[in-house]
Amino acid sequence: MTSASWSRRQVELRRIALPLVSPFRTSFGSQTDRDILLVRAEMVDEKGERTEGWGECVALSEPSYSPEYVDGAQHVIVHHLLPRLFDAGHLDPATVAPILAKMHGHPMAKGALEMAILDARLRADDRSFAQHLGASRTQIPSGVSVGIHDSIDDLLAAVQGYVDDGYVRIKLKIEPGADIDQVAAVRTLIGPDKPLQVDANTAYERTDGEHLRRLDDFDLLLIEQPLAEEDILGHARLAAEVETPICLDESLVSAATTADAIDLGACEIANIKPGRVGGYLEAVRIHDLCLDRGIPVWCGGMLETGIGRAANAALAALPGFTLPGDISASTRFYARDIVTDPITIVDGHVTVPTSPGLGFEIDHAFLDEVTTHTELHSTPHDRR
Ligand code: SMG
Ligand code: MG
Repeated sequence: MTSASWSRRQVELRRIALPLVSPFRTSFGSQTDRDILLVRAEMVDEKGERTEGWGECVALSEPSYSPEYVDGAQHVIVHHLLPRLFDAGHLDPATVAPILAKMHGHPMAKGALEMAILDARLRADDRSFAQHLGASRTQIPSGVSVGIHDSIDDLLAAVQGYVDDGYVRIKLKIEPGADIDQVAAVRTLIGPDKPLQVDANTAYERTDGEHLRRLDDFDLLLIEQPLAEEDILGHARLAAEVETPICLDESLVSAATTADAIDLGACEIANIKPGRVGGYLEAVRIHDLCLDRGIPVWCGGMLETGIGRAANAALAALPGFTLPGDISASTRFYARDIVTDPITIVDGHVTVPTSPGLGFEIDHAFLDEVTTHTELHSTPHDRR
């Protein structure tokens, strides 16, 4: 990758509103639509060459999955992160995180900026995300995340629909009161061989070990984030109590926390989500350390549009991603995507984009239609 001190740096922040095709309920609440923050970075180098890149911020509307939320992410970007990126002498994708490191937290906001700058850099260099991150496959298996339903019949109908769509792995959202019976019914429906896992989004307590051990009867791939995100010790104890492997999601906020959680026996499998850890470059570092320590990883999802979905598909093509990720077709959540070539699944697999950068084209007409707010920020003067 060439390095460049982009002399002119301009960032457009755009908010879009997209309805979900059906409500998505987790242990922390139900969502019916998304309010998404997109970042478009436009960079001009010393020779006057212009390039642009896109990033997607995965923060939800409320601080429910993690402390970040979309209005807060936009605020911290405008007031604390962009000024530092505009002031930095040298800017390339690898310097974004170090430049922003003195600002604590806000990985989703930082990750969206790094993603846009990485996309711009790679488009200028005619290289794909997959190439840059180190992808070793051209296709990846596609899993689907299924929300909590009011009745087991509704849940079974939804699961059957996804099985018919070809998804190779089913993940069920669970919470106390909607777990054992639901998992039993779904296991009976899909048969013993279909990969199945559950995600509690922190809904259980340390004292629930005996209850969660009942899930051992259903040959699950993993139990994702049963306890609070801070409770690494609790997860380690649970991992010793329950046979089904414990997978961490919310708890893993960096490569360092992941290494510690593995050392403590709290993380038998890792869900890697770039937004949660500050971007794709840190996500690759987590992949590398898990590969080194023999911890299987898979790529999580945050109901991304085609922008984030394309990037996740590239990441999930790295060699350590040995389990199917939450990288479903765009139509799993959205009737129409904002890119012209949305992620689709064929025979249960997603094709990894290979065009330069993130490898998609924006559907500008539709993007404008769903845009609720746009604002432009730029370097006050050309940097020379
Ligand atoms: O993008 O397929 C997707 C969603 C996958 O279940 C999913 N994500 O905890 O893993 C998780 C959740 C976080 C978002 S829930 C609103
Ligand atoms: Mg999760």
